[in-house]
Amino acid sequence: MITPILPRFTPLAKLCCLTVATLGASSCGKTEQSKTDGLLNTLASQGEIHAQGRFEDVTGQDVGNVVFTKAPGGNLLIRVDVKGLSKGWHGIHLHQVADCSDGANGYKASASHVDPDNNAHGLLNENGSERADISNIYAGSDGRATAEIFRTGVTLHPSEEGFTLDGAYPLFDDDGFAVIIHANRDDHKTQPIGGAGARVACAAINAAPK
Ligand SMILES: [Cu+2]
Repeated sequence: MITPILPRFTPLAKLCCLTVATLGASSCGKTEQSKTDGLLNTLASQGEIHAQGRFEDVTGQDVGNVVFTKAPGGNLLIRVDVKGLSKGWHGIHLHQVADCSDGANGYKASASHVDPDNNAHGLLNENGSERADISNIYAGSDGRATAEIFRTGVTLHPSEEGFTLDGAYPLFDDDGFAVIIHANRDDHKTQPIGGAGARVACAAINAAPK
């Protein structure tokens, strides 16, 4: 008896290309988008979305999402999915004000980094770090970056962790906060922003029900 040789699996990339060949290029993007929506739905059903926002680029176009999950001990897991970036590493930080209204003017309204300790900027700086500081994200040649980033010492609402400067800093003050993506890589040392350059995308995070 002859056993037919069948492929054991089809790589995702190949599936995507097949979709492109039969249904047009936009279908591939749709597939990726629906995967993202699926993850968000799963996180929501598990009660893991404690705050969220949408990224917009400097023209005001929607380019992705960010969701926050509180972790034990006054820490946050930050999940990012953003498109439209230049290929390469990008600095990403927590800024003080939930205002992304002035993208054409460099998102100055989002103010500076969250830094209640008045520390130097940079995860690798001996005099750091600001509570704003998180790991860089990397965008591939398709301009998309997806990441999970764990940030210690920050939480969402003031009442939930009994804030002290030695404890978790609550990001939801009266004016919320923003997540800013920069044009270039953060070297985690240079002042004031690690050489990360212009602000190219912004997500305003306003207080949500607990
Ligand atoms: Cu920044």
